[in-house]
Amino acid sequence: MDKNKILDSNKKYLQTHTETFDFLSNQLCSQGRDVTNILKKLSQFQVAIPSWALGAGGTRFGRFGFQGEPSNLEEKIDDVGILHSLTQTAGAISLHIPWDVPTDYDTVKERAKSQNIVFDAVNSNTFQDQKTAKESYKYGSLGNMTKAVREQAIQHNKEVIDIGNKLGSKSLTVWLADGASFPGQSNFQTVLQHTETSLKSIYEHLPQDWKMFIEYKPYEPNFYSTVIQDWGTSFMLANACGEKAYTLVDLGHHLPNTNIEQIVSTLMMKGKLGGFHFNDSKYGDDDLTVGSIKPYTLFLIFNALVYGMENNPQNPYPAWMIDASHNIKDPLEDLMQSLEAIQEAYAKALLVDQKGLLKAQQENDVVRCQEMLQNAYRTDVRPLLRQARLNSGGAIQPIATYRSLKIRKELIKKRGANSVASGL
Ligand code: PSV
Ligand code: MN
Ligand code: MN
Repeated sequence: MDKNKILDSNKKYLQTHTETFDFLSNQLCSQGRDVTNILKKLSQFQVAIPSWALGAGGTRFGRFGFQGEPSNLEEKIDDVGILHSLTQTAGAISLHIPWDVPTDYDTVKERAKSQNIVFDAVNSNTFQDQKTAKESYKYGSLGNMTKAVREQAIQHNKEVIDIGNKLGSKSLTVWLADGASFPGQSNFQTVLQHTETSLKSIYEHLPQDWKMFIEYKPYEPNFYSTVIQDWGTSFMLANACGEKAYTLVDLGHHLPNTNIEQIVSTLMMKGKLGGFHFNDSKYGDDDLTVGSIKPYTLFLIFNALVYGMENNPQNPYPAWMIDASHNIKDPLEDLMQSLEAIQEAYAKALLVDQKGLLKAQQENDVVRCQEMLQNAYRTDVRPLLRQARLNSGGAIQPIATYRSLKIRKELIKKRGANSVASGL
């Protein structure tokens, strides 16, 4: 994307922005906040975009295409490039194999590099049968009762690692659909044991500087049980594999009202929170825009993450990714809304006076504890986000700029109205 176009569009927002930013910045400085440091942290915070979020996902009832969707890996990278130019917070793409196997590695790497995009975790796919596959995953993959199926799934994960390695990725994310839809369908212990053995075999193939992230999910596509149903199971499997294996928390993969911030805290204390998938949901894994349903919960989760990043050196810096699908909105606009919500929750968590909170906790001043969190949450931090973007050459108003530059129209012109992105 042409940087000058962004700079140009910033002109009309600059004065209002400067006024609101100065006001907030003065207010925060008088409260003893280090605004420069907060801005630096916001600029450094980069969230990976999954390749499957760039097109229209659809549901089992139907799919309504979105015009100008990227139809190959290069175009997906370009879409992330657009997001990154505007927001300066989406500097990575997460690929799903086999949907995104590069045909020419050098071209793909060059395309990403020229847009300042790096390759985040690679995701394996053992929840769909591929046309050329010998074995079927209908009754599971890494935990399947048949050895040949498990071996095919293990081999696939190893190939995904090899593909990621050629691109410069440093991690593999495993999400399994394995489970049962009816009581009695499978033996809990047997399938879990198979899954552990299979994961250990994949782990053996990880390069020295790689990590393996293990997702958990309580239901769907199986509706009675899931083999890796919760964080405890994922944590146990990660421990069984070794120090390069971690639990990955996906916000949508919890039963209603689960205290996710507490899970985050426990995992970070144990040095096992490897990655994080952002989305929002009302019912469960709805993959809605981040922060659109439960923004206060998102803030509380970020509060736990910020605490962990500052106090748990035993935990590596987590890998951040948005994991969403889009049925009715322009995927790029939705992703910009998600990026904004993530940055907003992060900025608010950075405003929490951690020392003051500790003191209030020690004094058992419950009201003050709550006030401290809510004061941070109620601060309108958007001028900070705008300033952080401005400092890095991004857009003060990314969505408005995307619209005024008619980017979707340009994409439709280039790619056509009926292009289809492979994905969920
Ligand atoms: C399915 O629930 C899922 O959303 C998982 O969260 C994975 O991360 C993603 O699909 C891609 O496999
Ligand atoms: Mn996920
Ligand atoms: Mn999911």
